[in-house]
Amino acid sequence: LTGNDSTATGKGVLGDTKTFNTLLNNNGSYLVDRTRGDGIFTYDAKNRTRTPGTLWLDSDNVYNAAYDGAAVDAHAYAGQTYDYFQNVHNRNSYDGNGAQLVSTVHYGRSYNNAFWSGSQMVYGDGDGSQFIPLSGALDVIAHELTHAVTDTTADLIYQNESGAINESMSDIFGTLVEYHFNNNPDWQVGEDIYTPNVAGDALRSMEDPTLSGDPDHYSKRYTGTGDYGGVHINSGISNKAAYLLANGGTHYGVSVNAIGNDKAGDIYYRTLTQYLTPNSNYSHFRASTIQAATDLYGASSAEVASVKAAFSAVGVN
Ligand code: ASN
Ligand code: ZN
Ligand code: CA
Ligand code: CA
Repeated sequence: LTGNDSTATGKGVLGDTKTFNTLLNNNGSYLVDRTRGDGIFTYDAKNRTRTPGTLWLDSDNVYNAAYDGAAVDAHAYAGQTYDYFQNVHNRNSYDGNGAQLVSTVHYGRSYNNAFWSGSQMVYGDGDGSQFIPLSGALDVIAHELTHAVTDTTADLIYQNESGAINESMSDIFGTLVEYHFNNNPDWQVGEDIYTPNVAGDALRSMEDPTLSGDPDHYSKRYTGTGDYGGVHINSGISNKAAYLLANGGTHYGVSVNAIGNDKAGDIYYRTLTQYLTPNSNYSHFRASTIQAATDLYGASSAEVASVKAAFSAVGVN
């Protein structure tokens, strides 16, 4: 693909106008961003289920059509997530080596999900009642891309406790990216694309996982076989701990002093990339996070004390 690097404007899923990087040649404008790593490429599945589909091509470099919104957000938010990992954690793309970021939008018909396929991100349009196009949420895009970071680092097995930690890491960095760019941030996940006719809800709450029926304490963990052994359920245990670590609070009588998002992010990033392993369980997660905080702040630091309290508050010892 040859052409000239350019910038374009367009409207996202929620109708917000934004600027993003494109590549122009005689054919028109491609959703190709060559300014980050080995590039960011956004494709159209055209409501079928083949990936990656067709590289997105626009006639005039103005992406204001309703059909463009899912692609605009997938492209722009992949760039923001790239920037978070590069600028905050000095990580060049998910593999640390500039790997191309490929996204496909308009996957299937009324498809109510988004996923990391093992090599790219994929976003459905939703059915319009449970979901609108899922790339419209920065926390969702950062969640999916964090799965790629996890797969190239700790490689947490996607079932049972290691799978719940894998899921929670995606929710944690999804939320930290949303805060980093001040994109209507909160400690909920997917609120921007979930149930457009219901205000104030979300796919998951990290502040109170029980709002979506998920446990907020290890003693309440799910031990069945559904959802790969509850990976999106038991993530609530660690999500609540992360919320407490960043924001502070008292939970089941255990008080945690806030350390803020930035320190929490540095601790979890070091935990994920240096200490967790494919079979890590919640107990190992606690020990690993304490070790990461000790490396960064010292064994007798307030930060290590807060990590210990956060895990204790959710019953992980
Ligand atoms: N959206 C889901 C996730 O990222 C898809 C899945 O269950 N793998 O966890
Ligand atoms: Zn996930
Ligand atoms: Ca959110
Ligand atoms: Ca809603």
